[in-house]
Amino acid sequence: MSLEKDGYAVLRNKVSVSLVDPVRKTLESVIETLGNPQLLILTDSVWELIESLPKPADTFVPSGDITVFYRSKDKDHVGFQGFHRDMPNANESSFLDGDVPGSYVAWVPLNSATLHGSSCLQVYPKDKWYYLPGHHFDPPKGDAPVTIEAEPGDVVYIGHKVLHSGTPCVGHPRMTLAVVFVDVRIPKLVPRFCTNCREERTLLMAALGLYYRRSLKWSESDLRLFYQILLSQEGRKKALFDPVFWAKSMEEGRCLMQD
Ligand SMILES: O=C(O)CCC(=O)C(=O)O
Ligand SMILES: [Fe+2]
Repeated sequence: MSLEKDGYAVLRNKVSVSLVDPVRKTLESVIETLGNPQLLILTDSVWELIESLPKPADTFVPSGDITVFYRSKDKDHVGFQGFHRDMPNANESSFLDGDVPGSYVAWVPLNSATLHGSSCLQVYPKDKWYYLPGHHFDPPKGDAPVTIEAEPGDVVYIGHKVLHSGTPCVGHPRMTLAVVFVDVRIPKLVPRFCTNCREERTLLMAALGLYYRRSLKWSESDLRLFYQILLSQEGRKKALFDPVFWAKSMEEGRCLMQD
């Protein structure tokens, strides 16, 4: 199996579990206190993990397109399943020299990802649906995808034209970090938030507020509170280190608004 031939690659034991474990633990507490997995990206442990990821090739850098998946039996916190391709704007001009993808997602399991347990990943290799147009479609029944089960320490790379899907969770919740890597030689893919800088992370959070509003159906007052916390200096500083702070501030803010 190779990135070039199959469009995806499964790299086993490529990341130190000592970097994955703290991220998983933090995610568990973020879910318990806030219910919003994306807030995980405020914490330093995630950025250390991202920095330690192997690159799909030398010209690639991690972008700010980062998704935290937390899928349990009764709730999928990210909200998309079904076969799709990443990068909605992926098209011919996102490719270098014809076939070579301009972006890959690094799919990084934070706990064990299995088909008959927490759920895992399925892909169609490059010789299947790679060149068919469209971003979201189900291949004909009977054409089975490749199932990829993975453990913490593994990294799966998926090219942006590779059709893939997460499977439903039938066991304990599945936690995954998905980081898009982009090729710096394609100007339109240059990452906006490829950064370790705290100020820029705050900006990223601000942008994410809009995402929460849409995907997690936050009310307008929740969104307003979110930005109030983010705009206060104290809030900003604390939030970058302490996701639990968000839960408390949001709760206090809600009480104040009800008074
Ligand atoms: O983890 C999943 O369920 C889906 C992953 C995915 O679609 C992605 O990382 O792009
Ligand atoms: Fe995807």
